[in-house]
Amino acid sequence: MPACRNLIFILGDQLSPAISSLEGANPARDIILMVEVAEETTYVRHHRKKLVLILSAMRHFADELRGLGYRVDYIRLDTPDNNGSFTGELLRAVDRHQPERIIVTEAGEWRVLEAMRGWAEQTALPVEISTDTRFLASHTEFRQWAEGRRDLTMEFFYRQMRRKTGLLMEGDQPVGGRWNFDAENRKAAKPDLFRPAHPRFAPDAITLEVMTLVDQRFAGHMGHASGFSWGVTRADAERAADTFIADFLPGFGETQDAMLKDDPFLNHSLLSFYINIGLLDPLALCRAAERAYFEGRAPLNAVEGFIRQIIGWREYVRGIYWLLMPGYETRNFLEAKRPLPAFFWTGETRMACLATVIGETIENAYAHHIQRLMITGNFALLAGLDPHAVHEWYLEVYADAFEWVELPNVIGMSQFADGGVLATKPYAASGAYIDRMSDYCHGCHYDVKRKTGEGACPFNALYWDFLDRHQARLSRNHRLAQPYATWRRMEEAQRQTYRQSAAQFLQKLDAGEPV
Ligand code: FAD
Ligand code: DLZ
Ligand code: SF4
Repeated sequence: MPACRNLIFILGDQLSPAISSLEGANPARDIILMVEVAEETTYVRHHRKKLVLILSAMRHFADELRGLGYRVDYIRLDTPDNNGSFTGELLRAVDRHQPERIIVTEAGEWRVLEAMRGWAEQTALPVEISTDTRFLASHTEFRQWAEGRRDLTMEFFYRQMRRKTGLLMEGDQPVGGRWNFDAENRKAAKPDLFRPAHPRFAPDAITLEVMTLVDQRFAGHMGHASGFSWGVTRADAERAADTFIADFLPGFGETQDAMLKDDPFLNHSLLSFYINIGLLDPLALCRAAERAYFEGRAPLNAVEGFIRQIIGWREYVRGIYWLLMPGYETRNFLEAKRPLPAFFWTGETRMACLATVIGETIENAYAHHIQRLMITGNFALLAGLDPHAVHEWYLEVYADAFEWVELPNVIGMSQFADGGVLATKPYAASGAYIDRMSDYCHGCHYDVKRKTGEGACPFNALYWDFLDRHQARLSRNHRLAQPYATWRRMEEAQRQTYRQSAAQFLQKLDAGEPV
């Protein structure tokens, strides 16, 4: 075997032949290292379907690279002497291949980049850590954008990304005369028997082997490997993207905020996990969506909404993560301390909305945005659950969860634990919102119309109690002026009834009684 010049280390969420660490790689002289390690599979107890996705996609990507002529040194979880960590496996590979240099693309997560920064000293070799060019904005570009701004509103960052990419632009102006068509995207949905089915992919021999491994080795983790039907190759992911653009993008905007109990996916793309692990290129996907608009295959509100999620929100949360790490993960502006109730792991609760969303999460390792924000997230916020525990739960249970994207969405957007860096107000809502946007309340044990007392929807009293508890911190927020004015106009006896109802519910929750 010819000597190894560069050892190119590719991580499990860098599965793209266009990854920056492969730029200029020489298949004849360089060796690619990929490792399945216990540290990554268990630093939180990832959902079993998430583990199947990542490990199977890694194995398929190794084959894709071999097909391109690369030499791949692939360490499996069950490879004898697997040391269990990125650093340990890198050191063993250096011993095996005696490279002149190590090349790696910067890690998505802060803790892994910290480890990478120690590799030059630990291996006594030059280590080149290259920028992750899958993102539009580098850490430096985001930092420059954020510097000196009083508020870091996503909308302004998004406009910069629209200008940078030229997506949906006519010269310097947005197509359609507006940057944002969200006002048209807040409709409730009705069950639609004619909505096409999202694509499913039958597991091949590699995936079946991983499914068996995961069920054996990670039996204590949420969910099951059985029923796994996501794609695991670039070709699968591209098929899923094409199907989304043809069948679901046209209705994406309209149903973006809707929730239906018999339709866990609606018109959502189900592409986040492919994008996050490198099987889809986010910019190419946005260009395909833009083409659908220009060719009259999808309306502007849908296409703009979809593109904004990717070049706006996705890029923006990554920027916030790197701006505020380390330390962002322990923010707790509202001093919330309550542990997660057991039903977050089982879905066994009388609250139909939570039972549905958590049940679907256990089944699929997926929930769509509004379910994450306005059902589980909203409940955690109102009930005062510890934001760090909430963060760990989200990181574990969703197939697309990597800390750089999950943490700002949980700590910032959903739990307001950063005090308003990311969200202009807490996403807190009573049962009326859930009833308006979903069909969950129909048939629930609780009555969404009842405000307090036995049988009343718990979200109602919890909502007012939340605002009351946090008056000192939140009442000056102008976006909460209206609810605080309503609260102040109430009779004191009514306010007291809300407080008591919330306290009774939280007591039951703390005692582990059925709620
Ligand atoms: P679609 O609804 O089809 O949206 C299209 C794409 O836009 C997504 O694939 C995703 O790439 C991007 N996107 C949309 N919203 C966001 C957002 N707020 N932040 C970043 N990207 C976004 N997304 C993750 O990728 N990983 C996470 O761990 C994650 N955790 C979340 C936790 C909470 C509390 C909340 C409120 C949101 C979280 N999101 C996360 C964002 C969003 O919910 C998911 O990206 C989306 O549900 C994925 O499903 P989809 O591909 O069908 O998305
Ligand atoms: C999430 C994950 C899991 C579960 N397992 C592995 C693994 O065994 N090997 C690997 O290279 N990557 C894995 N990953 C993805 C990493 O956690 C991710 O690359 C880091 O968090 C950096 O973002
Ligand atoms: Fe959820 Fe309340 Fe509706 Fe039941 S009534 S589904 S608890 S919002």
